[in-house]
Amino acid sequence: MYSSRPRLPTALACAALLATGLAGTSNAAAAGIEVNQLGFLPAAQKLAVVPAGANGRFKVVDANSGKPVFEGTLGPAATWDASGESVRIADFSSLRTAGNYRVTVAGQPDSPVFAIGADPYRALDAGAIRAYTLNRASIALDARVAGQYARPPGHPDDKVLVHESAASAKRPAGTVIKSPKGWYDAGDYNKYIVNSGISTYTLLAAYEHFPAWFDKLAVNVPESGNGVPDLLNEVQWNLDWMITMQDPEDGGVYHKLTNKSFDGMVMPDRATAPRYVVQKTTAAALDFAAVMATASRVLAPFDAKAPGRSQRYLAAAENAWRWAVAHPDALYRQPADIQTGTYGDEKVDDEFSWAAAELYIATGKDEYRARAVAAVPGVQTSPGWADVRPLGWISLAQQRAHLKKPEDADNARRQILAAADTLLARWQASPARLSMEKSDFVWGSNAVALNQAMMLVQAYRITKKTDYLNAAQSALDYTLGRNPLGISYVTGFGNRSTQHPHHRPSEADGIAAPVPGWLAGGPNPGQQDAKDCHGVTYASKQPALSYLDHGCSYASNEIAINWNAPLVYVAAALQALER
Ligand SMILES: [Ca+2]
Ligand SMILES: [Ca+2]
Repeated sequence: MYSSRPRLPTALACAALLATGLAGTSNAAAAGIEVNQLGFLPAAQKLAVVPAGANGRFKVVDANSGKPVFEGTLGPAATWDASGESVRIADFSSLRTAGNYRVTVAGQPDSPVFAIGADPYRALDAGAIRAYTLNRASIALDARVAGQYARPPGHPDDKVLVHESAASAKRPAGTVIKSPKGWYDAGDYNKYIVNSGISTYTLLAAYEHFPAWFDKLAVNVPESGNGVPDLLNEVQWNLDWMITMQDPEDGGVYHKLTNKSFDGMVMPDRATAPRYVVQKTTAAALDFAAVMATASRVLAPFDAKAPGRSQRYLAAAENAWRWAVAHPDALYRQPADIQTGTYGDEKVDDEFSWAAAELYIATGKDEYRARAVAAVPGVQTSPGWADVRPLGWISLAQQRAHLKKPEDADNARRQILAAADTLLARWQASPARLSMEKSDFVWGSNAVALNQAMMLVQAYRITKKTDYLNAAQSALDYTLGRNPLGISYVTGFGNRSTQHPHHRPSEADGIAAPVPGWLAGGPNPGQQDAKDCHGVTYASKQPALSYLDHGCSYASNEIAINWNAPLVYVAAALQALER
């Protein structure tokens, strides 16, 4: 998510948070030896990042006995420009014995404990999916599913008003429609088609690429046990909402379903402001088309549970495409009376490309192929909600056997490899062994890391070249603790993790621990929230240190469905692909 405005109702909410003691603490750079706090599969590349000091040797010791099981020499010291810190790499990849360990260097505090074992990311992957379950609109979450996070239903969205910006002849302003279900987008309670697009696609792609992993992954969602994999049950909840956002009269798709302004920091059932569907846009129509075409393909094996679903989704996708072709410049313009997230996107050529790719796969039609395979200058290293072209490449590369012209997959594969080779070169040159450049530390930087990892995984799946997988592993390591703050950015996972995400239920539920399984947005030197975070300050302006574990920090510590999706994908990929 990138939001041009705070997701707080008012700046006063921060002051209120501070007053009620829910505030977090200002975090200084406290890390010593940095390591993935969840650990590694036995065959994985295993790296720690060590502050450069006098000693050039490191050990890995058994966490219980303290007995050394591995010794090695640290790599050369170099300053990482994203943190300003001089670091050295400890490589203990050849340690493959299952167990719990610490990395030690004489004169420095030991690393946190981590594991080597067969399933380091199983619980993480299930938890990252369950975070969506816990963010569902229009449903009561009982203790069987949600444990201590059980809550009454919020936002039935069965009486949603058509905003005047979305009015049409058959649906004038004030028309009441039903648009229930879906996921709350982020720390707020609104629902946005554009951000649902990349999020839902990424989860569908995860299933399409790693079905054996997800067929066995028990997530515990309300529908568990119904014969459909839990991940797909969760995705279905959002698809059920998305399909209602299409105007059946013309195929156009509303940009968002929203309050006029952000809710207070309250639980979902206490947020009862009127809801509106707002403006049909080109981006919404195309993201919707892409997701529905993908869903028609990925869910087809399960259509016995929902007869006719794939045909309905594909028809909806083609209707949305036709609307977009007829309205190629319907960019989002926030109405004067609406203050919530915009997901404004001024360039929709990439949305045309992605939707065309998915529709070409589904239909083989020349109209779609022409836009799906059109040449693109330059290299795009990873996708984002406003830059979705790589999602089409991923699908085309995956679906080679089903394309009318299989060579179109080869073209997509070349684009993926160009992106991955750029990332690989950065990873190899990085003192912190991370494909992130200094300029990648933007709003939602943790998802940039994981979307880059998703592209690296595609390259590994195409070439089986191990370094691509190693670079993806490094990105996951980074988000799980191998970073200059020594923090796992996933709530509930790791021995030192994000505690105070900008997330209404986490702040309003009266439970000390945050709702688990969410990836925090992460370091963001823009620090756009500094003006709203009264009494707490960022400890540093360095890109990789610009993080505030505080409920007030919408610019570094919000959570979002599009950020969790590559976490679900990459955790699964490493479990499914690691030799
Ligand atoms: Ca775009
Ligand atoms: Ca809480």
